[in-house]
Amino acid sequence: MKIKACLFDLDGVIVDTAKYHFIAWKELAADLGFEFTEEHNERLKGVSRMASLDILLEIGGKYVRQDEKERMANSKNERYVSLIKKMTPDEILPGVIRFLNELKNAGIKTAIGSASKNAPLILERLKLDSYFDAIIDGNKVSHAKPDPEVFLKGAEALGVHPSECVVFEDAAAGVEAALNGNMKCIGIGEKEVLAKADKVIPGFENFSLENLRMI
Ligand code: B16
Ligand code: MG
Repeated sequence: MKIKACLFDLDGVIVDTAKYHFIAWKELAADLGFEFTEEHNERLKGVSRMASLDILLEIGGKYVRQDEKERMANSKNERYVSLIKKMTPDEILPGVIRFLNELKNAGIKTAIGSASKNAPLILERLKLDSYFDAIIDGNKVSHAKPDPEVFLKGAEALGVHPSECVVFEDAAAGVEAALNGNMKCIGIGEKEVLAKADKVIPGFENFSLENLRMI
């Protein structure tokens, strides 16, 4: 395979924002009178904001009207944004910058493919906005992962064929989205969770372009 582009999920791949989502969702659950645990939070990784709220309400056994749901999602997002506004480039996961530079030097294009509507703010806080040739986020797609839309739009923006792309993803639905788009996928995390990925690695610390070419 000739690799022309790498597409990166954001949360859980470039940076760990799950901890901030957790704080904000936990507060909402507390307001509603139930406990939201880290284990519950695992179920929200890679899932859109409104779908995450539905899962949280199901966990708490709460049934609420649509307008109430929108108010809740907005209030969670305000709390979340107040936390991510304080992020700094130190929070970029180990090895990411080195790997991105390696790709750039090799002429391989890069894009972000994230479900998050806050991706532009996160990338700005991390001073990473200029690192990527394209950014496709939750504001630009209408079908959530495992639909391949976010990655197909990324490939299109980069002017490359899906079969020339490798996706990096930490969520099972994101791995499926990549495969549904006829792309290779490297899972970031645990093999048991990301079983469908072509390869699973713990992170970028010991991963280089040479390793990538071997998949
Ligand atoms: P927002 P990713 C996803 O980002 C997160 O993993 C997920 O937990 C979150 O609910 C979703 O973005 C939406 O985020 O509320 O900021 O729009 O992993 O696809 O980069
Ligand atoms: Mg993710």
